[in-house]
Amino acid sequence: MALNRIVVLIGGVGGAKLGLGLARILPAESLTFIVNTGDDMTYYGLRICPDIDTLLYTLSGRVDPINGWGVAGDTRQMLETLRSYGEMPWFGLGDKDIATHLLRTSMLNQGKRLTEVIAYLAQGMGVAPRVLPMADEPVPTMIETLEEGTLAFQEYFVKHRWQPTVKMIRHGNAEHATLSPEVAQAIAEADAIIIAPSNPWLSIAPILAVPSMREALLARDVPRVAVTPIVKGMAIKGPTAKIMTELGLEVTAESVAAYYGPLLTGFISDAQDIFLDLKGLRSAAFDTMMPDEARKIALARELLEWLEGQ
Ligand code: FO1
Repeated sequence: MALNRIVVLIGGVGGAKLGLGLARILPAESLTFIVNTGDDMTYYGLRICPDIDTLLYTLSGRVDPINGWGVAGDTRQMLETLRSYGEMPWFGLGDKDIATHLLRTSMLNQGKRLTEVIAYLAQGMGVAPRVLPMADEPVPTMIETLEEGTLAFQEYFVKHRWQPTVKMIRHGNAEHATLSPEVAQAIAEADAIIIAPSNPWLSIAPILAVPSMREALLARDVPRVAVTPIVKGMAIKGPTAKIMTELGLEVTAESVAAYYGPLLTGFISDAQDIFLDLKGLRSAAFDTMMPDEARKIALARELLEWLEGQ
């Protein structure tokens, strides 16, 4: 099957790796990313969209290669100045990164939709594939924890270094969010839908919490495929495995596939995982580790060739 339009649901650093691989081999007009904004927050008055920025910085070659987020070679003079005033900032904003937040905040304050703002930022950074926020309205992820009560996402993730035990995850304001025309159109026209190897509970669930999102995806009779973020009972990076345990789930690729349920027609597991029971899903096993650009491109190519054969 010819794949002229691919939609990718995507979150943070892990997802952006596959995003880069896909962007390297697909024509830009064939590729649309629908990005998690549940991690977004307002900090010192600045609107921060970490997952969108991670993708934009990755696709434009600006990303800090060590952290996987933020801008390479950035400085922290603004934070140091705040500290000199007696403030205790806990979120690591680099000076170049702040330019993105300033521009975004001022455009939002002028009444632009987040979708329009991100399109402008993407153009400014030379990012050609479409990068769409999951919704224009804020849908903040709230984490109910055993030790610290309810935490906003970045408080949980950065301030508390994802150490508190997760009891439940909520998507604030989700009932007031809407499917943007751009997201609705991208899904309606997609020849295949890929769920990136992002954290299903923290990065993909907020996207699926946008009203009508799930229905719009389910309405499409095209391959809908997730790439596993779990390999041999472990997450490549971040708290996925820890959260799965805390939510009472087995840390396996099968649990991830089961979580997505009827949303999926197919599942890509890692070649190191054998004898998976993927309950009738079309599946393939590839090397899903993406330590360098060559592996990002290789996985994207294997995935697309497999999808074309569906
Ligand atoms: N992650 C951290 O672990 N510590 C930070 O101080 C931090 C700052 C930060 C600033 C801008 C940005 O776009 C991302 C940043 N991140 C930081 C990463 C971010 O918390 C995570 O990538 C996601 O929200 C999880 O997907």
